[in-house]
Amino acid sequence: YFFWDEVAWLTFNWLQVKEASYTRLCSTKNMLTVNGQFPGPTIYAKKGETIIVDVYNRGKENVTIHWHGVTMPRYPWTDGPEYITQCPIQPGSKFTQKIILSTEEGTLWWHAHSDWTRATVHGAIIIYPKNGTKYPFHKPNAEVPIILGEWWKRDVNEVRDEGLATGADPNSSDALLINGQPGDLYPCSKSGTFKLTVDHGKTYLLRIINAALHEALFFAIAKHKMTVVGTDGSYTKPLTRDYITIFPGQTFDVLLEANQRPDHYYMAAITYSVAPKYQDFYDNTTTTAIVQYRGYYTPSSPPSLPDLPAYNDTDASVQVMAGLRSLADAEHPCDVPLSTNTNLFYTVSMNSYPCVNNSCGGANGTRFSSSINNISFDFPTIDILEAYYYNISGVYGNNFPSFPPLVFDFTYDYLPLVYQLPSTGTEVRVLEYNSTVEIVLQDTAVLAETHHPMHLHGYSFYVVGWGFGNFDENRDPLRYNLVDPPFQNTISVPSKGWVAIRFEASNPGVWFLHCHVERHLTWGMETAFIVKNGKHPEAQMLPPPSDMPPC
Ligand SMILES: *[C@@H]1O[C@H](CO)[C@@H](O)[C@H](O)[C@H]1NC(C)=O
Ligand SMILES: *[C@@H]1O[C@H](CO)[C@@H](O)[C@H](O)[C@H]1NC(C)=O
Ligand SMILES: *[C@@H]1O[C@H](CO)[C@@H](O)[C@H](O)[C@H]1NC(C)=O
Ligand SMILES: *[C@@H]1O[C@H](CO)[C@@H](O)[C@H](O)[C@H]1NC(C)=O
Ligand SMILES: *[C@@H]1O[C@H](CO)[C@@H](O)[C@H](O)[C@H]1NC(C)=O
Ligand SMILES: *[C@@H]1O[C@H](CO)[C@@H](O)[C@H](O)[C@H]1NC(C)=O
Ligand SMILES: *[C@@H]1O[C@H](CO)[C@@H](O)[C@H](O)[C@H]1NC(C)=O
Ligand SMILES: *[C@@H]1O[C@H](CO)[C@@H](O)[C@H](O)[C@H]1NC(C)=O
Ligand SMILES: *[C@@H]1O[C@H](CO)[C@@H](O)[C@H](O)[C@H]1NC(C)=O
Ligand SMILES: *[C@@H]1O[C@H](CO)[C@@H](O)[C@H](O)[C@H]1NC(C)=O
Ligand SMILES: [Cu+2]
Repeated sequence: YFFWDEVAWLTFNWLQVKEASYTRLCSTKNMLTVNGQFPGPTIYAKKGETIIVDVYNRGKENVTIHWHGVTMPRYPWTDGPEYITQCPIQPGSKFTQKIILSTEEGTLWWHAHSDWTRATVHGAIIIYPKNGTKYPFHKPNAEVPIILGEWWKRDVNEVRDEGLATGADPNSSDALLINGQPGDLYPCSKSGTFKLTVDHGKTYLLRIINAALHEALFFAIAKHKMTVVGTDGSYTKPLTRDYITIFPGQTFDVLLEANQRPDHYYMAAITYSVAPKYQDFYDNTTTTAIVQYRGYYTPSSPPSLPDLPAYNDTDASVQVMAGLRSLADAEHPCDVPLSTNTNLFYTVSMNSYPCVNNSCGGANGTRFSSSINNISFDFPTIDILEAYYYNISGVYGNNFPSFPPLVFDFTYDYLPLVYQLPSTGTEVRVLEYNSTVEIVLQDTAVLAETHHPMHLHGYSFYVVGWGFGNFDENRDPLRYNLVDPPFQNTISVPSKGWVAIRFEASNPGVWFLHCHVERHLTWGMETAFIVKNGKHPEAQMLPPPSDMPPC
């Protein structure tokens, strides 16, 4: 069970979702923001605390808010994914949400979880060690959130709607962002560029979040190395790198030592994209911010840019993943299940639906779709959690398959075209309380291979193995890391590869599993788990709050 050995009840004022006017790239638009800020306000907490947030919707569209990476022990009610654990907070309404922290420590984030509203509705959650405990590294001189995002000149809903109407890939963003700013390589963006002032000899903890809707990002700082010390709200063994790859949904805590000649240096991010066969859209721009040393000197102009891998360098994209290890020490034990009793094999695929006269905008005139185990998820109109709790039938089915319906050479380049058509459904998988679960997530080359950052709600999981090609159930488990695997909530299934994750299903509730590339989620690459209650009262879901938003 989960025990809260220190519960402090904090009230984090409120989050007010509303429209505000913002100017970037020489043009102005109205967009949804939170408390008038973009990115939204940072929530600060200590490990184990419970935070109460009053969420007001003062906008014109439905929204929900999700606490990304918070496991919410026994309390899925305010987890946030629309039509999975709640109905949307409708314009003019309020929902009081609890953020229940337990084992998380480090950097997480919050974001809207309804349509594409999270493009502008997001912010950081910073979780400090509790009183009497410390960071497992030297205390940094300062801490800085670095929130990476995407900017469209147009309203993001128009971009989404156009993509859905034509069946094509929606337009890629017009700019990438660091802390809400594109940086001075873009037109009209010089004055707003984010600047981090540093003192020579000091150490800075960068809390980096990839809040982009679609793009995986390479991130680096010119002439400086970064030491990864945590990811997804969990510490790691120090890992020093020239660049990191951060997939949508992930966070990295990195230490930056200001140990270079006093000058101005760019930090920069570009998209990692394998530019699959039928998708040549990606944001190919470079966002920058400036690390400026304090002191008297003439800065280089322009500052030097960091070396970043080529946009399509898949080997480079897995280098951080390959080196990540959890701390696995006495204070931060590793509880990876050494054996599992529930073994699931999920294929993640891009798909397409045929269109009359090949009239759609996707591959060969088709309409894009995507699936897990060949099921493209259809959202219900009542949330699954309430349907489960109140025994409302006809909302979802519990027949999500444990294995793909058809086993083939998943990563073969010339698969039959008939494999592209998925089936459609609202299917979930029921897990027994306390079952030990392994999921192998396998990318396929159906339609087009690409990476898929898969995010699980309600749990962090141990990433015990990964590789390229087809998963081999005899050979690959022998290479699993069962000693110090990283503990994450979002893991990228490599393009034409697989990843294996393990967790113990000790958190009852309804928990979403989905690709964090937003258009893939829109196209159906998601499903949910229902984790049953255990026998003991402390192994059971808590009752719902009285103000659940109605459908
Ligand atoms: C933790 O420490 C802070 C500052 O030292 C103090 O204000 C707070 O009351 C302490 N909290 C607990 C739960 O001891
Ligand atoms: C998408 O891009 C095309 C081509 O640049 C443009 O004509 C269209 O207006 C864009 N649509 C949206 C919604 O941004
Ligand atoms: C980026 O993509 C656009 C079209 O989407 C293209 O016109 C431009 O040349 C590309 N820029 C670079 C640097 O590749
Ligand atoms: C990356 O793209 C370049 C062209 O932009 C191409 O020449 C190269 O073969 C690609 N590399 C890989 C690994 O696909
Ligand atoms: C499909 O194409 C045929 C032949 O050009 C045409 O007769 C028919 O009306 C088209 N159907 C639709 C729905 O556009
Ligand atoms: C697209 O059409 C071409 C030519 O008809 C065909 O060779 C190719 O396999 C098709 N691809 C898909 C994804 O349908
Ligand atoms: C739902 O059904 C279960 C088992 O049939 C029962 O124990 C439970 O009380 C029912 N819940 C409600 C809210 O009706
Ligand atoms: C997926 O389901 C569709 C519809 O049932 C079926 O036609 C297709 O063969 C299936 N594809 C695979 C790869 O399982
Ligand atoms: C859950 O599983 C653990 C072993 O992983 C076991 O020690 C514990 O007793 C189980 N709890 C319940 C309530 O079944
Ligand atoms: C907003 O949510 C309500 C309740 O689920 C739903 O009836 C309505 O259609 C939604 N509005 C939009 C624009 O999706
Ligand atoms: Cu995806």
